[in-house]
Amino acid sequence: MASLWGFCLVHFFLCTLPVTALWPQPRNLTHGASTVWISPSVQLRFVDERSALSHVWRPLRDGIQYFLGGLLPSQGEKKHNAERDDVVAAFERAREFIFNHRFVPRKFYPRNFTFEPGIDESENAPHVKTLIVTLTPLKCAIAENRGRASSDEAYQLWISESGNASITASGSRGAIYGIDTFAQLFYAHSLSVTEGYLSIAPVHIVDSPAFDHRGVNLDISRNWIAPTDAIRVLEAMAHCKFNKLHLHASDAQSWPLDIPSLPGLAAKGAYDSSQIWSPEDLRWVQRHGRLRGIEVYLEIDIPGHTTSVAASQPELIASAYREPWITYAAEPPAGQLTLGSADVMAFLKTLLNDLVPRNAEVSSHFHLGGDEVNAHVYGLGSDSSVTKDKIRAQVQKIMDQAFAIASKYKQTTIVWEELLLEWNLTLPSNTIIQTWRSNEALAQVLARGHRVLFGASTHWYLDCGHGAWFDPATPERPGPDPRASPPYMDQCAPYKNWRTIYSYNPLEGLSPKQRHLIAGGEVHMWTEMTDAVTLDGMLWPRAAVAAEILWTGTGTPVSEDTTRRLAELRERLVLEGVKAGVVQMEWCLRNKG
Ligand code: CP6
Repeated sequence: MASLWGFCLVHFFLCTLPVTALWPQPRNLTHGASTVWISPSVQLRFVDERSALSHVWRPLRDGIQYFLGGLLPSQGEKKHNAERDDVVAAFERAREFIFNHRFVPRKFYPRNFTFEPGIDESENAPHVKTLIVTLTPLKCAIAENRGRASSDEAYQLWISESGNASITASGSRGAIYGIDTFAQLFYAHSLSVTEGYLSIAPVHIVDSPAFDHRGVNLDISRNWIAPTDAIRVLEAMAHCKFNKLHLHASDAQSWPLDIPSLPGLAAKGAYDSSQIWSPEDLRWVQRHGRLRGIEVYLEIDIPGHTTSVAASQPELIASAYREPWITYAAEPPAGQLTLGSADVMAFLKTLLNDLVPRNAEVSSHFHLGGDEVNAHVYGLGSDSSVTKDKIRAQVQKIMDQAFAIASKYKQTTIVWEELLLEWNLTLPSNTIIQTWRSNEALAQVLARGHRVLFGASTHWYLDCGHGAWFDPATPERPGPDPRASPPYMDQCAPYKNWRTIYSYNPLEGLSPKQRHLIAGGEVHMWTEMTDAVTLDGMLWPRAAVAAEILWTGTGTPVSEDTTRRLAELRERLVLEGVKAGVVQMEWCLRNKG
């Protein structure tokens, strides 16, 4: 009982002591003030209470045991074995993460610094020697989390004063998050100076995300982003509990994705034969994500943003490369799928029947684009027989076929907001609308009863993509002053620092009743002005700030502690090989730790 009184309920933003450097903040954390070390030979015990009962502990590999389920073969056995493997992999990553980075020379440590993990002067000091991870049926799991959107991402974590450590979740995704939080608690930080121990035992964390869909949209078309770069993005994403990587896989400028049934697409549409994602590359990235609880899903942007198709099949693209491009496209080069064309319909059928089933292997979502469709391409304004209604009907036909193919593979489709708000298309009722132009768009979509993703360009665009195109010092650029309209042109500037990302409140002005239609949000990395060389610094740590809002909901004020936690996350990312941007100068580390 006495130790209960020692507990303090920590709302992090009220807390001045740097007790942890967790990112994102857990929803609920209580802790004491005892020290617990972690043993370098920490073991995993995995118990799946959802499988048939067994009392046999089996060694799986060195240092890992699990309860063998299945006196009777249970129905979900294959799935449960896969989940077990995911949890085991997460544990092995965590062990590496805790113990294998501290030998990297760091500017933060004195030159002669040596560190032996987990060795305390006192032999009797409590150590975590075993982490018990239990998957338990939903009905017994985590009462506090019931009713939340994502109970399979929820977890609880306990670390006692004597070094007992356990994680409970209803599935592997929650368990993976629990294990990552566990690793962050023990990570050696230069600011809070905990090296292989924590000083806040007993710890109890009850955690679950505010939003289901917590994504990064990564454009791999404007500048070449290689599969290895995407892998590095996934690594960093996993450390802040993102769960969706949206690959914007094609655009007007290049077609980097190999579609075996349409070999010309990438062969002629990619910038170079070395700048292609093969099906094996894609599978590698998808699998890497799955192991970390991240669904990698693809966007094929139609009917706009498709000029690169003209490299192999020019007859499919209307107004390809037409000038002045500013009349026909948001960016050069102009060109969109031809309307009313049987060839276009056949092309899309082949394309989607090739790609969507491969997407469906790891993801329930497929993105069909639909942004920035330009009516002038189709003759509006120059051909009096063309009306917006006629264009609309033809676009509807193209999209209807695409939706039908996606639904054949049980995919939930996502489209950009314009298909609903500008073109007023009839969309499948379960289609998720991705808003980007403003928060008003979010409210408008909600009013029309569709599920929605937020991520307004005013706050959550990490690119400054249009600067190069719209250089006013290029007088030969024809057309109207592009800085004047459309309005979003201004929103790239100035650079959005992490505080701007943090100041975004997507729920502002929405009623709680509208909340349930919000699937979540994405932060956007368009790559007109970013390539693999600068990608890490453009994404991190800013994207991590979006991850925290997506995990906790909104309304967390920025405090000095936020800066410190973000700086520590940045340090972890750097030691994982991610060249994340700087959060503060070293003076702050040395004087405020
Ligand atoms: N590419 C695609 C882009 C953008 C969009 N779609 C974009 C638009 C405005 C700004 C930044 C990016 N580069 N395919 C809009 C969804 Cl400010």
